Amino acid sequence: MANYDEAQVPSYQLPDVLTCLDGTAVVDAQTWTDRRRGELLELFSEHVYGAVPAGGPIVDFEVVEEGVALEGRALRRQVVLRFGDSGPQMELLLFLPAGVSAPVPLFLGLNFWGNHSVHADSAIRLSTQWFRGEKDYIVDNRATEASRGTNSGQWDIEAVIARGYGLATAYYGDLDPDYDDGYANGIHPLFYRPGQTEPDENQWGAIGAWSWGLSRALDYCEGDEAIDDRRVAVLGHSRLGKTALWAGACDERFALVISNESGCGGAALSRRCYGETVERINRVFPHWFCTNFRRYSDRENELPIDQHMLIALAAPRPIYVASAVEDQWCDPRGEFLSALHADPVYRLLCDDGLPADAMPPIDVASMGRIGYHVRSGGHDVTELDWRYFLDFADRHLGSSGADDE
Ligand code: GTR
Repeated sequence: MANYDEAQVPSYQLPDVLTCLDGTAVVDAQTWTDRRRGELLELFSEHVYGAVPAGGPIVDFEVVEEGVALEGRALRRQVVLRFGDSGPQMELLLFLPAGVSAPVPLFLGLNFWGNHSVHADSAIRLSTQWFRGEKDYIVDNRATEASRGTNSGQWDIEAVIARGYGLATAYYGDLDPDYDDGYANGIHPLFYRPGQTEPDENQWGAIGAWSWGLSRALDYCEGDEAIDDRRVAVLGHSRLGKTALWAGACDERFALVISNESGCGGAALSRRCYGETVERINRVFPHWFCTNFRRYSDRENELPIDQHMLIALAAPRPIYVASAVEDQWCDPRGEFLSALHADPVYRLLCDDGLPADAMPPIDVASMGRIGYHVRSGGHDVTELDWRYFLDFADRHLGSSGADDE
């Protein structure tokens, strides 16, 4: 039974984000950058998400379709990313504001239901990949025409375009289908040593593979002249919010990071054991994290990290954490506390962080270099979430040039 009672949250002590493994206090930016950041990245890699193996396929990009979208307000572009000669492919869908000559800042995030689900635009290629669950528009785990636009409520593309940003998205199942298949069907086998049949205990699970895909999408962006690759924000919801946080931690080219209701293994502190726990997530989704993470099921206090350190790995880049009141499974308070406990790193590096010491009122954003809001309602991405993401991006990425950080 999940705990939803604040009084039942165990007492815990968080590992200190500003103390190195050998006890050295991090009192200057250089010690953070040269030592502590690398230690933390290594700990998350070894114990939580798993390391990306060396090597990997050559990635080839091909623009396969372009056209006018949103009644002329945007340009649509579809790009296939091929992983090696015979590996899986990832399809990237882009919407870019029309009539803009300067490179635009961009939001990049994976989607749950295929590119064709984010907008009803019939020119979007219908995914032929495997999908979770049965719905009237998913038959035998495949999307049907009726899937078009079914997830558009979570993608406020109109607002993104109206405010001068581009949006890029890809289906997460292109990288690794979201079920426990021993990693047979995604990109993991492309990285195996001769004779290897599954990732080692400290090698990546699905979240690692999804994050890797976000970095490959960013590689594509670097070559697309319509996009300002120094102003790409990575974002994600729920399991894809965990993924966005890990992608932002691993790849410092992402200029801004947004987590929407990422919960356990995302923004929420594991040691609070509130809502979803490490034990539950490892049991129900054994393929998301590395095998080593299972050692910490019911032993959160033994984790060498906690999730505030994942937030800190974005520093000094702006990071936004969004929760929802009715989404107690994701532990809104635990997500807020992670952002708060990452604040000392931001203060050290850029003298700006989260301008709050208590959770802000419902539906009100608190924005510094770290941003946070808890929205009314449940597990979802809504217009209000997007409004705050756009406000936060305006503040840090601007429409006229890169942050002067
Ligand atoms: C839940 C899972 C959460 C969250 C969510 C989602 O079943 O327990 O960690 O990731 O799925 O991705 O929608």
